[in-house]
Amino acid sequence: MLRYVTTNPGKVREAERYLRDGSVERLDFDYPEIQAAELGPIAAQGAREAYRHAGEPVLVDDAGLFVEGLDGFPGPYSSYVEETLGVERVHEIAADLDDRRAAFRCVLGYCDGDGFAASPDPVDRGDRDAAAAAGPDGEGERSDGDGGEGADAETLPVKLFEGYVPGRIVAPRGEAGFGYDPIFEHDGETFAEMDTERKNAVSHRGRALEKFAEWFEDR
Ligand code: ITT
Repeated sequence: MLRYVTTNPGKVREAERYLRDGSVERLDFDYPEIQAAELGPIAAQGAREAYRHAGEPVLVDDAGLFVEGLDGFPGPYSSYVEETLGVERVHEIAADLDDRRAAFRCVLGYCDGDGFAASPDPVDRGDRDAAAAAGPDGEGERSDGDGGEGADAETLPVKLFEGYVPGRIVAPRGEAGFGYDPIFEHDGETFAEMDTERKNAVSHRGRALEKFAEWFEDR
């Protein structure tokens, strides 16, 4: 059984559409998140922690809002900023900017204790420098060490799936979704004005889940 490990029910609602009925169950576990400038290493380390906790295959989902005019802030700190400043305040800050373009990014990290064959999707093998150098789009050097059998939780290989959607920050509109959805506009509509199906069709999470589901189908 695959566990979708998150404290956020909104993510599960979106993920359900991509994972076959009965093949996945949510695990409400708040894995410790490392501090890093990129989502990839955070998702990778989170997947290792979640796998160690669950003892069965896990998928973790690390996402963030990157505002161009704020040099990508709040990015990996999106959760903390939502809790402290709040979504409306982020819009107010962005309203003073010349450049209100933004992007949502999502990185899914899958860990089942096994190694993975070479593939286009990045694999984090516990080498943080390589993962950090890869950047948000997963390009760059990756360590190819074997973290398979006998590897400890620090070096378990984690397969990463990434998704991205461009948009801009606007005054809050809409009731659907969660988090920053009301202030993120894509193609004339905020994510909070879209139902789950429409959001999934264009969203960062939808793109990452699509890649994951295709790969997982063959596994
Ligand atoms: P878990 O870590 O337990 O999965 P979380 O909500 O803390 O739950 P993240 O750290 O990935 O998840 O989320 C970072 C922030 O970005 C958080 O404030 C979310 O509400 C927000 N967020 C993530 N995905 C989003 C989406 O699709 N739409 C709007 N906000 C989103």
